[in-house]
Amino acid sequence: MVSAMSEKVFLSGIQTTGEGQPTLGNYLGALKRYVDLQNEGDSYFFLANSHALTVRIDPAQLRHNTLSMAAWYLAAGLNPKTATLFVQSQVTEHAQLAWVLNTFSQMGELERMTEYKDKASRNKGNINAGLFTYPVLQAADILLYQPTHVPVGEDQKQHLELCRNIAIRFNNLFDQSTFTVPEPFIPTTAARVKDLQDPTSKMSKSLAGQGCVFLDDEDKVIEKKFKRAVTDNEAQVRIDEQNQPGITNLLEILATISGKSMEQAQADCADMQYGTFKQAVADAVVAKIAPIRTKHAELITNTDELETILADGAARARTVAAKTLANVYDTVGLLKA
Ligand code: AQP
Repeated sequence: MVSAMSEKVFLSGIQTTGEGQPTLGNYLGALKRYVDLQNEGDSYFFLANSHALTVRIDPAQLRHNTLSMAAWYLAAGLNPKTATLFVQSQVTEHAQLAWVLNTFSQMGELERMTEYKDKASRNKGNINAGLFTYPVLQAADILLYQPTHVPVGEDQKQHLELCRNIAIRFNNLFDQSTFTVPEPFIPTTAARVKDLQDPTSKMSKSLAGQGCVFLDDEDKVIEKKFKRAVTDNEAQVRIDEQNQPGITNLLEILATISGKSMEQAQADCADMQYGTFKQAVADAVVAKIAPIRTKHAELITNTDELETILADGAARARTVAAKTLANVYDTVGLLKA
């Protein structure tokens, strides 16, 4: 629950893109961490459904994805009484603050965002303005809650830097501390889980293929994906990002999922043949994910309960968001409703 005494405030979110199921990358880089952090300070975790509109998505699919992703958060162990779990579009202050922040963001800095460039090159038929201003909405998502830490994967580092720049610019312009300037909180392992088929690329929902493990994949499917994971000819299980990116990625997955250091995971597997090693990683992933998948299947059948949890989360989030927005409106001279 929100308490004025906490020193740390965490905020993060996941887009409700794809088919509403997180990847193993989302789990290790985000969900698992949210669960670990929820007792270490005030925490706000949201479902970024407005962001999902930046790529074409069927409305029914988007509605389904939002509830399904909420169920994944809960199935992974998020306690909605401890953490504030809510849907972005249900707290309208996000869109309102984003507009104001748009006017404090420069075209040039948005043009430099690599995620925009990547997604624009993959969606040539729909390079919409939302895709371009996405990081500004993301800055609003964050700054509304005055978080000290934003747990994200490495891919979000550049957006976080932009968010910090916008906050600092705004604070300096008006000579006041309207916004807490948040720190990116990037994990030491699994900061960028790679695609099993292309261990130089990030595992990503929208690039779903045989190299992408989803939390709702059946055990056999997970095993098959790991069995086919791209490795190399060195025949030695060791950490070597440069020359053995596939093996290093598997070690990183194993270490993070089993709560070990990379060195320990390497020591445990050093004598294994690649086939045995891949099976060991698959077994560890299955052991962790299968109970989450079962729990998700149970939770998703009770949409009324999910909606109640999300309505409660939105009400709690709004009390904080409204305060920040009112302060921003006063600061810039906008009349309030
Ligand atoms: N491969 C990854 N390794 C570690 N962390 C990851 N995250 C995403 N992929 C990895 C982290 O998950 C959080 C939510 O990400 P998101 O779904 O909102 O957007 P994304 O980063 O763009 O993830 P995807 O799977 O690639 O989605 P699409 O394909 O829809 O764009 C973030 O904290 C992110 O760092």
